[in-house]
Amino acid sequence: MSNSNIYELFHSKFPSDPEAVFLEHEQGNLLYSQIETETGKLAGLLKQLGVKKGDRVIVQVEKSAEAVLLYLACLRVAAIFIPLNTAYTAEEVKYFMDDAKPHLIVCRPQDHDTIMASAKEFNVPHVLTLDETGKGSLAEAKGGASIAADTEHCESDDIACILYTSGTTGRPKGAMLSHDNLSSNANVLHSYWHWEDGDVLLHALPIFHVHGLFVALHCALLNGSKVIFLSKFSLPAIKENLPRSTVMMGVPTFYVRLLEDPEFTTDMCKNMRLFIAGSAPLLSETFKEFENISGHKILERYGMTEAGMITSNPYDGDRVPSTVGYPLPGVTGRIADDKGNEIERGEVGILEIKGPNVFQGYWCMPEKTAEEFRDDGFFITGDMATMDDDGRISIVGRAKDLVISGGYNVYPKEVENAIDEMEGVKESAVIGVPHPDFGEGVTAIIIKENHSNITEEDIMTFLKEKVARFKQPNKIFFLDELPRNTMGKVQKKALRDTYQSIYQ
Ligand code: MLC
Ligand code: AMP
Repeated sequence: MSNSNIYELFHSKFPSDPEAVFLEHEQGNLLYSQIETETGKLAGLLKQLGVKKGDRVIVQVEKSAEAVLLYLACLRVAAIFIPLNTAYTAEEVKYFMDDAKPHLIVCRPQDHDTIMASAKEFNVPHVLTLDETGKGSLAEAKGGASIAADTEHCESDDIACILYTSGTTGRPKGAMLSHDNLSSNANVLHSYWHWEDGDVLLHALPIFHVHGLFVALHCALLNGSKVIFLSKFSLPAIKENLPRSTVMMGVPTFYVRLLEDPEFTTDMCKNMRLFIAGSAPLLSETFKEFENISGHKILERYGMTEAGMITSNPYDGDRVPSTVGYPLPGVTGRIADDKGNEIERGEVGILEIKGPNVFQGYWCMPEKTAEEFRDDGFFITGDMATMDDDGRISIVGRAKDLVISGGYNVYPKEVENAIDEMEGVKESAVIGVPHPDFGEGVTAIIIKENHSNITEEDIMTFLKEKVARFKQPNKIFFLDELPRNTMGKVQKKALRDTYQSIYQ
Protein backbone atom coordinates (compact mmCIF):
# COMPACT_ATOMS: atom_id res chain seq x y z
CA MET A 1 0.00 0.00 0.00
CA SER A 2 1.51 3.35 -0.98
CA ASN A 3 2.25 5.96 1.64
CA SER A 4 0.01 9.06 1.29
CA ASN A 5 2.22 11.09 3.64
CA ILE A 6 2.81 14.28 1.63
CA TYR A 7 6.45 14.32 2.74
CA GLU A 8 7.00 11.24 0.57
CA LEU A 9 5.67 13.15 -2.43
CA PHE A 10 8.06 16.03 -1.74
CA HIS A 11 10.94 13.63 -1.17
CA SER A 12 10.31 11.96 -4.51
CA LYS A 13 10.80 15.33 -6.22
CA PHE A 14 14.00 16.48 -4.50
CA PRO A 15 16.61 17.28 -7.17
CA SER A 16 19.41 14.74 -7.54
CA ASP A 17 22.04 17.50 -7.64
CA PRO A 18 23.54 17.50 -4.10
CA GLU A 19 24.21 21.23 -4.36
CA ALA A 20 20.62 22.22 -5.32
CA VAL A 21 19.41 24.99 -3.02
CA PHE A 22 16.00 24.78 -1.38
CA LEU A 23 15.94 27.90 0.82
CA GLU A 24 18.26 30.85 0.37
CA HIS A 25 17.78 32.72 3.62
CA GLU A 26 19.47 35.23 5.91
CA GLN A 27 21.58 32.60 7.67
CA GLY A 28 22.76 30.91 4.47
CA ASN A 29 21.50 28.17 2.18
CA LEU A 30 19.50 25.09 3.04
CA LEU A 31 20.14 22.46 0.36
CA TYR A 32 17.60 19.91 -0.83
CA SER A 33 20.16 17.23 0.06
CA GLN A 34 20.08 18.41 3.71
CA ILE A 35 16.30 18.16 4.14
CA GLU A 36 16.19 14.42 4.73
CA THR A 37 18.87 14.43 7.46
CA GLU A 38 17.73 17.63 9.14
CA THR A 39 14.07 16.61 9.27
CA GLY A 40 15.26 13.13 10.35
CA LYS A 41 16.96 14.69 13.38
CA LEU A 42 13.90 16.76 14.23
CA ALA A 43 11.65 13.74 13.72
CA GLY A 44 13.93 11.77 16.06
CA LEU A 45 13.56 14.50 18.67
CA LEU A 46 9.77 14.58 18.27
CA LYS A 47 9.63 10.83 18.80
CA GLN A 48 11.93 11.08 21.82
CA LEU A 49 9.49 13.61 23.29
CA GLY A 50 6.70 11.11 22.78
CA VAL A 51 5.02 12.83 19.83
CA LYS A 52 3.03 10.13 18.03
CA LYS A 53 0.94 9.99 14.89
CA GLY A 54 -2.08 12.29 15.29
CA ASP A 55 -0.57 14.26 18.22
CA ARG A 56 -0.82 18.02 17.80
CA VAL A 57 2.24 20.27 17.65
CA ILE A 58 1.55 24.01 17.98
CA VAL A 59 4.16 26.27 16.44
CA GLN A 60 4.18 30.05 16.94
CA VAL A 61 7.58 31.21 15.71
CA GLU A 62 9.18 33.74 13.38
CA LYS A 63 9.80 32.75 9.79
CA SER A 64 13.02 30.74 9.41
CA ALA A 65 14.46 27.77 7.52
CA GLU A 66 14.36 25.77 10.76
CA ALA A 67 10.61 26.46 11.05
CA VAL A 68 10.12 24.96 7.59
CA LEU A 69 12.16 21.92 8.61
CA LEU A 70 10.04 21.57 11.73
CA TYR A 71 6.91 21.56 9.56
CA LEU A 72 8.39 18.84 7.34
CA ALA A 73 9.50 16.84 10.40
CA CYS A 74 5.97 16.94 11.82
CA LEU A 75 4.73 15.57 8.50
CA ARG A 76 7.32 12.79 8.70
CA VAL A 77 6.14 11.62 12.11
CA ALA A 78 2.50 12.17 11.05
CA ALA A 79 1.96 14.62 13.88
CA ILE A 80 -0.65 17.31 13.23
CA PHE A 81 1.12 20.61 12.60
CA ILE A 82 -0.66 23.72 13.89
CA PRO A 83 1.00 26.98 12.85
CA LEU A 84 -0.12 30.14 14.64
CA ASN A 85 0.14 33.74 13.48
CA THR A 86 2.93 35.41 15.47
CA ALA A 87 0.62 38.39 16.02
CA TYR A 88 -1.75 36.35 18.20
CA THR A 89 -1.71 37.47 21.82
CA ALA A 90 -1.00 35.19 24.77
CA GLU A 91 -4.72 35.19 25.51
CA GLU A 92 -5.55 34.04 21.98
CA VAL A 93 -2.89 31.32 22.13
CA LYS A 94 -4.44 29.98 25.34
CA TYR A 95 -7.63 29.26 23.43
CA PHE A 96 -5.72 27.24 20.80
CA MET A 97 -3.89 25.30 23.51
CA ASP A 98 -7.08 24.42 25.26
CA ASP A 99 -8.80 23.48 22.01
CA ALA A 100 -6.01 21.52 20.31
CA LYS A 101 -4.53 19.83 23.40
CA PRO A 102 -1.04 19.70 21.89
CA HIS A 103 1.75 17.38 22.99
CA LEU A 104 4.36 20.02 22.16
CA ILE A 105 4.45 23.79 21.68
CA VAL A 106 7.33 25.49 19.92
CA CYS A 107 7.37 29.24 20.59
CA ARG A 108 9.64 32.29 20.35
CA PRO A 109 12.22 32.47 23.17
CA GLN A 110 10.74 35.75 24.44
CA ASP A 111 7.31 34.09 24.83
CA HIS A 112 8.64 31.06 26.69
CA ASP A 113 7.65 32.03 30.22
CA THR A 114 4.13 33.09 29.33
CA ILE A 115 3.56 30.04 27.16
CA MET A 116 5.02 27.79 29.85
CA ALA A 117 2.56 29.14 32.41
CA SER A 118 -0.39 28.41 30.11
CA ALA A 119 1.11 25.05 29.14
CA LYS A 120 1.05 24.03 32.80
CA GLU A 121 -2.58 25.09 33.06
CA PHE A 122 -3.54 22.98 30.03
CA ASN A 123 -1.23 20.02 30.77
CA VAL A 124 0.88 20.44 27.66
CA PRO A 125 3.83 18.09 28.23
CA HIS A 126 6.56 19.97 26.30
CA VAL A 127 7.50 23.55 25.36
CA LEU A 128 10.55 24.34 23.23
CA THR A 129 11.81 27.57 21.68
CA LEU A 130 12.97 28.61 18.24
CA ASP A 131 14.14 32.06 17.19
CA GLU A 132 14.37 33.70 13.75
CA THR A 133 17.96 32.50 13.29
CA GLY A 134 17.11 28.87 14.03
CA LYS A 135 18.48 28.93 17.61
CA GLY A 136 16.70 27.99 20.83
CA SER A 137 15.99 24.94 22.93
CA LEU A 138 14.58 23.08 19.91
CA ALA A 139 17.95 23.29 18.14
CA GLU A 140 19.81 22.33 21.33
CA ALA A 141 17.61 19.28 21.95
CA LYS A 142 17.84 18.28 18.29
CA GLY A 143 21.61 18.03 18.63
CA GLY A 144 21.25 15.15 21.08
CA ALA A 145 18.49 13.24 19.30
CA SER A 146 18.98 10.17 17.15
CA ILE A 147 17.88 10.36 13.53
CA ALA A 148 14.49 8.88 12.64
CA ALA A 149 15.04 7.51 9.16
CA ASP A 150 11.46 6.53 8.38
CA THR A 151 8.49 8.54 7.28
CA GLU A 152 5.33 7.40 9.04
CA HIS A 153 2.74 5.69 6.87
CA CYS A 154 -0.39 7.80 6.29
CA GLU A 155 -3.73 7.12 4.67
CA SER A 156 -4.95 9.84 2.31
CA ASP A 157 -7.45 11.18 4.85
CA ASP A 158 -5.06 11.30 7.83
CA ILE A 159 -4.81 14.84 9.14
CA ALA A 160 -1.58 16.68 8.33
CA CYS A 161 -2.38 20.14 9.67
CA ILE A 162 -4.94 22.13 11.56
CA LEU A 163 -5.23 25.77 10.59
CA TYR A 164 -7.33 27.97 12.81
CA THR A 165 -9.74 30.34 11.18
CA SER A 166 -11.95 32.57 13.23
CA GLY A 167 -15.67 32.33 12.80
CA THR A 168 -18.70 34.52 12.57
CA THR A 169 -19.49 33.56 16.17
CA GLY A 170 -16.11 34.90 17.26
CA ARG A 171 -14.86 31.45 18.25
CA PRO A 172 -11.92 30.18 16.17
CA LYS A 173 -12.36 26.84 14.44
CA GLY A 174 -9.56 24.44 13.56
CA ALA A 175 -9.83 23.40 9.92
CA MET A 176 -8.42 19.88 9.55
CA LEU A 177 -6.51 19.34 6.31
CA SER A 178 -5.54 15.83 5.28
CA HIS A 179 -2.39 14.73 3.50
CA ASP A 180 -4.48 14.21 0.37
CA ASN A 181 -6.11 17.66 0.64
CA LEU A 182 -2.63 19.15 0.56
CA SER A 183 -1.02 16.93 -2.05
CA SER A 184 -3.92 17.04 -4.51
CA ASN A 185 -3.96 20.84 -4.36
CA ALA A 186 -0.17 21.12 -4.66
CA ASN A 187 -0.09 18.82 -7.70
CA VAL A 188 -2.85 20.74 -9.44
CA LEU A 189 -1.25 24.14 -8.82
CA HIS A 190 2.15 22.92 -9.90
CA SER A 191 0.82 21.93 -13.31
CA TYR A 192 -1.85 24.68 -13.68
CA TRP A 193 0.73 27.42 -13.20
CA HIS A 194 3.24 25.69 -15.50
CA TRP A 195 6.11 25.41 -13.04
CA GLU A 196 9.25 24.76 -15.04
CA ASP A 197 12.90 23.85 -14.62
CA GLY A 198 14.91 26.75 -13.27
CA ASP A 199 11.99 28.52 -11.61
CA VAL A 200 13.02 30.58 -8.58
CA LEU A 201 10.35 31.58 -6.09
CA LEU A 202 10.51 34.92 -4.29
CA HIS A 203 8.90 34.20 -0.92
CA ALA A 204 7.92 37.13 1.33
CA LEU A 205 4.70 35.75 2.84
CA PRO A 206 4.34 34.52 6.40
CA ILE A 207 4.43 30.73 6.77
CA PHE A 208 1.59 30.30 9.24
CA HIS A 209 -1.22 30.51 6.66
CA VAL A 210 -2.29 28.64 3.56
CA HIS A 211 -0.78 31.13 1.11
CA GLY A 212 2.83 31.18 2.28
CA LEU A 213 3.02 27.66 3.72
CA PHE A 214 1.07 25.48 1.33
CA VAL A 215 0.58 27.35 -1.94
CA ALA A 216 4.03 28.86 -2.21
CA LEU A 217 6.28 26.30 -0.50
CA HIS A 218 4.51 23.18 -1.76
CA CYS A 219 4.76 24.32 -5.38
CA ALA A 220 8.46 25.05 -4.96
CA LEU A 221 9.07 21.69 -3.27
CA LEU A 222 7.26 19.80 -6.04
CA ASN A 223 9.38 21.63 -8.58
CA GLY A 224 12.66 21.20 -6.72
CA SER A 225 12.98 24.97 -7.01
CA LYS A 226 15.14 27.44 -5.20
CA VAL A 227 13.21 29.73 -2.85
CA ILE A 228 14.54 33.18 -2.01
CA PHE A 229 13.19 33.11 1.50
CA LEU A 230 12.70 36.62 2.92
CA SER A 231 11.86 36.94 6.58
CA LYS A 232 8.96 39.27 5.69
CA PHE A 233 7.73 41.59 2.99
CA SER A 234 10.07 44.56 2.65
CA LEU A 235 10.29 46.71 -0.46
CA PRO A 236 14.09 46.98 -0.56
CA ALA A 237 14.48 43.19 -0.29
CA ILE A 238 11.83 42.57 -2.93
CA LYS A 239 13.42 45.05 -5.34
CA GLU A 240 16.85 43.54 -4.76
CA ASN A 241 15.69 39.98 -5.40
CA LEU A 242 13.09 40.34 -8.14
CA PRO A 243 15.71 40.34 -10.93
CA ARG A 244 16.88 36.87 -9.74
CA SER A 245 13.38 35.42 -9.45
CA THR A 246 10.84 33.96 -11.84
CA VAL A 247 7.73 33.53 -9.64
CA MET A 248 6.29 35.64 -6.83
CA MET A 249 3.12 35.13 -4.83
CA GLY A 250 1.62 37.89 -2.76
CA VAL A 251 -1.43 39.43 -1.21
CA PRO A 252 -2.73 42.53 -3.05
CA THR A 253 -0.95 44.83 -0.55
CA PHE A 254 2.40 43.59 -1.94
CA TYR A 255 1.47 44.83 -5.41
CA VAL A 256 -0.02 48.11 -4.17
CA ARG A 257 3.22 48.83 -2.27
CA LEU A 258 5.41 47.95 -5.27
CA LEU A 259 3.42 50.32 -7.45
CA GLU A 260 3.92 53.15 -4.99
CA ASP A 261 7.68 52.78 -5.28
CA PRO A 262 9.16 54.97 -8.03
CA GLU A 263 12.14 52.60 -8.32
CA PHE A 264 9.93 49.67 -9.36
CA THR A 265 10.59 49.19 -13.09
CA THR A 266 10.03 46.84 -16.02
CA ASP A 267 13.71 46.00 -15.98
CA MET A 268 13.45 44.67 -12.45
CA CYS A 269 10.94 42.07 -13.71
CA LYS A 270 12.94 40.94 -16.72
CA ASN A 271 13.38 37.38 -15.46
CA MET A 272 9.92 37.08 -13.97
CA ARG A 273 7.57 34.51 -15.46
CA LEU A 274 4.61 34.80 -13.12
CA PHE A 275 3.15 37.14 -10.52
CA ILE A 276 0.30 35.57 -8.53
CA ALA A 277 -2.12 37.38 -6.19
CA GLY A 278 -4.74 36.16 -3.77
CA SER A 279 -6.10 35.99 -0.21
CA ALA A 280 -8.05 39.21 -0.79
CA PRO A 281 -9.56 40.96 -3.82
CA LEU A 282 -7.06 42.51 -6.23
CA LEU A 283 -8.45 45.83 -7.47
CA SER A 284 -8.66 46.07 -11.23
CA GLU A 285 -6.75 49.40 -11.07
CA THR A 286 -3.88 47.56 -9.39
CA PHE A 287 -3.96 44.86 -12.08
CA LYS A 288 -3.87 47.45 -14.88
CA GLU A 289 -1.27 49.74 -13.35
CA PHE A 290 0.94 46.75 -12.60
CA GLU A 291 0.67 45.60 -16.20
CA ASN A 292 1.63 49.09 -17.43
CA ILE A 293 4.75 49.21 -15.32
CA SER A 294 5.94 45.62 -15.24
CA GLY A 295 4.51 44.27 -18.48
CA HIS A 296 2.95 41.39 -16.50
CA LYS A 297 -0.70 40.50 -16.02
CA ILE A 298 -1.00 39.40 -12.40
CA LEU A 299 -2.62 35.96 -12.18
CA GLU A 300 -5.35 36.18 -9.54
CA ARG A 301 -6.55 33.06 -7.81
CA TYR A 302 -9.01 32.46 -4.98
CA GLY A 303 -8.86 30.16 -2.01
CA MET A 304 -9.51 29.71 1.66
CA THR A 305 -8.12 27.92 4.68
CA GLU A 306 -10.74 25.17 4.46
CA ALA A 307 -9.97 24.29 0.87
CA GLY A 308 -6.57 25.59 -0.18
CA MET A 309 -6.81 26.93 -3.70
CA ILE A 310 -10.22 26.74 -5.34
CA THR A 311 -10.16 28.76 -8.56
CA SER A 312 -7.50 30.39 -10.68
CA ASN A 313 -7.22 32.60 -13.70
CA PRO A 314 -5.66 30.62 -16.51
CA TYR A 315 -1.95 30.57 -17.23
CA ASP A 316 -2.27 30.76 -21.01
CA GLY A 317 -5.79 32.12 -21.45
CA ASP A 318 -7.22 35.51 -20.47
CA ARG A 319 -6.37 36.81 -17.01
CA VAL A 320 -9.36 39.03 -16.40
CA PRO A 321 -9.15 41.62 -13.61
CA SER A 322 -11.81 41.39 -10.91
CA THR A 323 -12.38 37.72 -11.69
CA VAL A 324 -10.78 34.73 -10.01
CA GLY A 325 -10.91 32.46 -13.05
CA TYR A 326 -12.17 28.90 -13.19
CA PRO A 327 -12.51 26.10 -10.63
CA LEU A 328 -9.20 24.23 -10.60
CA PRO A 329 -9.13 20.76 -12.18
CA GLY A 330 -10.98 18.33 -9.90
CA VAL A 331 -12.90 21.13 -8.14
CA THR A 332 -16.58 21.69 -8.84
CA GLY A 333 -18.12 25.06 -8.09
CA ARG A 334 -21.72 26.16 -8.17
CA ILE A 335 -23.46 29.44 -7.37
CA ALA A 336 -26.38 28.72 -5.11
CA ASP A 337 -29.20 30.40 -3.25
CA ASP A 338 -29.34 30.21 0.54
CA LYS A 339 -30.87 26.71 0.34
CA GLY A 340 -28.09 25.33 -1.84
CA ASN A 341 -30.08 25.36 -5.10
CA GLU A 342 -27.99 26.29 -8.11
CA ILE A 343 -29.07 29.60 -9.63
CA GLU A 344 -28.89 31.04 -13.16
CA ARG A 345 -25.51 31.90 -14.67
CA GLY A 346 -24.67 35.57 -14.11
CA GLU A 347 -26.82 35.87 -10.96
CA VAL A 348 -25.23 36.63 -7.61
CA GLY A 349 -25.32 33.80 -5.06
CA ILE A 350 -23.11 31.92 -2.64
CA LEU A 351 -20.22 29.93 -4.01
CA GLU A 352 -20.34 26.28 -2.99
CA ILE A 353 -17.56 23.85 -3.83
CA LYS A 354 -16.64 20.19 -3.84
CA GLY A 355 -13.31 18.52 -4.52
CA PRO A 356 -10.30 16.69 -3.12
CA ASN A 357 -9.03 19.99 -1.69
CA VAL A 358 -11.98 20.45 0.68
CA PHE A 359 -11.06 19.92 4.32
CA GLN A 360 -12.09 17.10 6.67
CA GLY A 361 -14.10 19.27 9.08
CA TYR A 362 -13.47 21.48 12.09
CA TRP A 363 -11.49 19.98 14.96
CA CYS A 364 -13.90 18.78 17.68
CA MET A 365 -16.81 20.76 16.17
CA PRO A 366 -19.00 18.27 14.30
CA GLU A 367 -22.09 20.50 14.45
CA LYS A 368 -20.20 23.49 13.03
CA THR A 369 -18.82 21.24 10.30
CA ALA A 370 -22.27 19.92 9.43
CA GLU A 371 -23.67 23.47 9.19
CA GLU A 372 -21.17 24.36 6.49
CA PHE A 373 -21.82 21.42 4.19
CA ARG A 374 -24.88 20.65 2.04
CA ASP A 375 -26.36 17.16 2.07
CA ASP A 376 -24.78 16.46 -1.33
CA GLY A 377 -21.31 17.22 0.05
CA PHE A 378 -20.83 20.78 -1.24
CA PHE A 379 -18.98 23.13 1.13
CA ILE A 380 -20.54 26.57 1.59
CA THR A 381 -17.70 29.08 1.19
CA GLY A 382 -19.68 32.09 2.44
CA ASP A 383 -18.38 34.15 -0.50
CA MET A 384 -20.86 35.85 -2.82
CA ALA A 385 -20.01 35.20 -6.43
CA THR A 386 -21.19 35.06 -10.01
CA MET A 387 -20.36 32.53 -12.70
CA ASP A 388 -20.25 33.43 -16.41
CA ASP A 389 -21.61 31.21 -19.14
CA ASP A 390 -18.11 29.80 -19.65
CA GLY A 391 -17.69 29.01 -15.93
CA ARG A 392 -15.50 31.99 -14.99
CA ILE A 393 -16.08 33.09 -11.40
CA SER A 394 -16.03 36.58 -9.86
CA ILE A 395 -16.12 37.12 -6.10
CA VAL A 396 -18.47 40.06 -5.57
CA GLY A 397 -18.92 40.14 -1.80
CA ARG A 398 -19.21 38.08 1.35
CA ALA A 399 -22.23 36.49 2.97
CA LYS A 400 -20.10 36.00 6.08
CA ASP A 401 -19.29 39.00 8.26
CA LEU A 402 -15.56 39.14 7.56
CA VAL A 403 -12.98 41.88 7.04
CA ILE A 404 -9.76 41.13 5.15
CA SER A 405 -6.91 43.45 6.07
CA GLY A 406 -3.63 43.03 4.21
CA GLY A 407 -4.62 39.42 3.51
CA TYR A 408 -5.38 38.63 7.17
CA ASN A 409 -8.92 37.70 8.13
CA VAL A 410 -10.58 39.63 10.88
CA TYR A 411 -13.94 38.37 12.09
CA PRO A 412 -15.82 41.42 13.43
CA LYS A 413 -17.65 39.35 16.03
CA GLU A 414 -14.37 38.42 17.70
CA VAL A 415 -13.30 42.08 17.96
CA GLU A 416 -16.79 43.22 19.01
CA ASN A 417 -16.83 40.59 21.77
CA ALA A 418 -13.49 41.89 23.04
CA ILE A 419 -14.58 45.55 22.94
CA ASP A 420 -17.92 44.79 24.59
CA GLU A 421 -16.13 43.28 27.59
CA MET A 422 -14.77 46.72 28.42
CA GLU A 423 -16.39 48.69 31.18
CA GLY A 424 -18.12 51.77 29.80
CA VAL A 425 -18.95 50.16 26.45
CA LYS A 426 -22.60 49.43 25.79
CA GLU A 427 -22.13 47.85 22.39
CA SER A 428 -19.99 48.00 19.29
CA ALA A 429 -19.96 47.24 15.59
CA VAL A 430 -16.80 46.43 13.67
CA ILE A 431 -16.71 46.94 9.93
CA GLY A 432 -14.21 46.93 7.09
CA VAL A 433 -13.97 49.95 4.82
CA PRO A 434 -11.69 50.63 1.83
CA HIS A 435 -8.08 51.19 2.85
CA PRO A 436 -5.41 52.15 0.30
CA ASP A 437 -2.71 49.85 1.72
CA PHE A 438 -4.52 46.99 3.45
CA GLY A 439 -7.53 46.77 1.09
CA GLU A 440 -9.88 47.03 4.03
CA GLY A 441 -9.28 48.89 7.28
CA VAL A 442 -10.73 47.53 10.52
CA THR A 443 -13.00 50.21 11.94
CA ALA A 444 -15.00 50.18 15.17
CA ILE A 445 -18.16 52.11 15.97
CA ILE A 446 -18.79 52.25 19.68
CA ILE A 447 -21.78 53.13 21.83
CA LYS A 448 -20.77 54.11 25.35
CA GLU A 449 -22.71 53.36 28.50
CA ASN A 450 -24.47 56.43 29.90
CA HIS A 451 -22.02 58.83 31.55
CA SER A 452 -18.99 56.83 30.49
CA ASN A 453 -16.02 58.93 29.44
CA ILE A 454 -13.86 56.22 27.86
CA THR A 455 -11.70 57.35 24.98
CA GLU A 456 -10.32 55.85 21.79
CA GLU A 457 -6.97 55.48 23.58
CA ASP A 458 -8.55 53.55 26.48
CA ILE A 459 -10.10 51.13 24.02
CA MET A 460 -6.86 50.61 22.09
CA THR A 461 -4.97 49.97 25.33
CA PHE A 462 -7.62 47.49 26.44
CA LEU A 463 -7.50 45.62 23.13
CA LYS A 464 -3.72 45.30 23.09
CA GLU A 465 -3.77 42.24 25.33
CA LYS A 466 -6.95 40.82 23.88
CA VAL A 467 -6.58 40.54 20.12
CA ALA A 468 -3.76 40.50 17.58
CA ARG A 469 -2.52 43.89 16.34
CA PHE A 470 -3.95 43.40 12.84
CA LYS A 471 -7.43 42.85 14.33
CA GLN A 472 -7.31 46.09 16.30
CA PRO A 473 -9.26 48.96 14.74
CA ASN A 474 -7.34 51.47 12.65
CA LYS A 475 -9.97 54.03 13.60
CA ILE A 476 -12.69 54.24 16.23
CA PHE A 477 -15.88 56.32 16.12
CA PHE A 478 -18.44 56.96 18.85
CA LEU A 479 -22.17 57.13 18.07
CA ASP A 480 -25.26 57.51 20.25
CA GLU A 481 -26.83 54.42 18.71
CA LEU A 482 -26.22 51.85 15.99
CA PRO A 483 -28.43 51.86 12.89
CA ARG A 484 -30.76 48.83 13.02
CA ASN A 485 -33.37 47.33 10.73
CA THR A 486 -36.91 46.54 11.84
CA MET A 487 -35.73 43.15 13.14
CA GLY A 488 -33.21 44.91 15.40
CA LYS A 489 -30.19 43.71 13.38
CA VAL A 490 -27.30 46.17 13.10
CA GLN A 491 -27.14 47.56 9.56
CA LYS A 492 -23.46 47.17 8.80
CA LYS A 493 -23.98 48.18 5.19
CA ALA A 494 -25.27 51.57 6.33
CA LEU A 495 -22.23 51.93 8.58
CA ARG A 496 -19.87 50.96 5.75
CA ASP A 497 -21.55 53.57 3.51
CA THR A 498 -21.16 56.27 6.17
CA TYR A 499 -17.49 55.58 6.80
CA GLN A 500 -16.38 54.44 3.34
CA SER A 501 -14.02 57.37 2.67
CA ILE A 502 -12.27 57.68 6.02
CA TYR A 503 -8.98 56.18 4.85
CA GLN A 504 -8.90 57.88 1.43
C1 MLC B 1 0.66 44.48 9.78
N1 MLC B 1 -0.14 45.33 10.43
C2 MLC B 1 -1.37 45.19 9.97
C3 MLC B 1 -1.29 44.17 9.00
N2 MLC B 1 -0.03 43.75 8.91
N3 MLC B 1 -2.50 45.81 10.27
C4 MLC B 1 -3.58 45.44 9.61
N4 MLC B 1 -3.60 44.46 8.68
C5 MLC B 1 -2.47 43.80 8.37
N5 MLC B 1 -2.46 42.81 7.46
C6 MLC B 1 0.17 46.34 11.45
C7 MLC B 1 1.53 46.14 12.06
O1 MLC B 1 1.39 45.37 13.22
C8 MLC B 1 1.94 47.57 12.36
O2 MLC B 1 1.35 48.00 13.53
C9 MLC B 1 1.32 48.36 11.25
O3 MLC B 1 0.24 47.57 10.77
C10 MLC B 1 2.21 48.70 10.09
O4 MLC B 1 2.96 47.59 9.78
P1 MLC B 1 3.74 47.45 8.42
O5 MLC B 1 5.18 47.26 8.76
O6 MLC B 1 3.36 48.46 7.43
O7 MLC B 1 3.11 46.10 7.92
P2 MLC B 1 3.90 44.90 7.47
O8 MLC B 1 4.60 44.27 8.61
O9 MLC B 1 4.68 45.33 6.28
O10 MLC B 1 2.74 43.88 7.06
C11 MLC B 1 1.86 44.12 6.03
C12 MLC B 1 1.78 42.87 5.16
C13 MLC B 1 1.48 41.68 6.09
C14 MLC B 1 0.69 43.06 4.13
C15 MLC B 1 3.11 42.63 4.46
O11 MLC B 1 0.28 41.92 6.78
C16 MLC B 1 1.42 40.39 5.38
O12 MLC B 1 2.45 39.75 5.11
N6 MLC B 1 0.22 39.92 5.01
C17 MLC B 1 0.03 38.63 4.36
C18 MLC B 1 -1.07 37.88 5.03
C19 MLC B 1 -1.25 36.48 4.44
O13 MLC B 1 -0.28 35.73 4.24
N7 MLC B 1 -2.47 36.08 4.19
C20 MLC B 1 -2.77 34.77 3.63
C21 MLC B 1 -3.84 34.09 4.44
S1 MLC B 1 -4.25 32.55 3.64
P3 MLC B 1 2.12 48.99 14.54
O14 MLC B 1 1.14 49.27 15.61
O15 MLC B 1 3.28 48.20 15.00
O16 MLC B 1 2.46 50.19 13.72
C22 MLC B 1 -5.71 32.89 2.81
C23 MLC B 1 -6.16 31.92 1.81
C24 MLC B 1 -5.78 32.39 0.46
O17 MLC B 1 -6.25 33.92 2.94
O18 MLC B 1 -6.64 32.51 -0.43
O19 MLC B 1 -4.59 32.67 0.30
P1 AMP C 1 -8.88 32.53 4.92
O1 AMP C 1 -9.97 32.02 5.77
O2 AMP C 1 -7.86 33.34 5.61
O3 AMP C 1 -8.30 31.43 4.18
O4 AMP C 1 -9.52 33.53 3.88
C1 AMP C 1 -10.34 33.06 2.86
C2 AMP C 1 -11.16 34.16 2.30
O5 AMP C 1 -10.32 35.11 1.62
C3 AMP C 1 -12.12 33.69 1.23
O6 AMP C 1 -13.27 33.11 1.77
C4 AMP C 1 -12.38 34.98 0.48
O7 AMP C 1 -13.35 35.74 1.15
C5 AMP C 1 -11.03 35.68 0.56
N1 AMP C 1 -10.27 35.58 -0.69
C6 AMP C 1 -9.23 34.77 -0.97
N2 AMP C 1 -8.77 34.99 -2.22
C7 AMP C 1 -9.54 35.96 -2.75
C8 AMP C 1 -9.60 36.64 -4.00
N3 AMP C 1 -8.72 36.39 -4.96
N4 AMP C 1 -10.56 37.56 -4.19
C9 AMP C 1 -11.45 37.84 -3.22
N5 AMP C 1 -11.45 37.25 -2.02
C10 AMP C 1 -10.51 36.33 -1.78
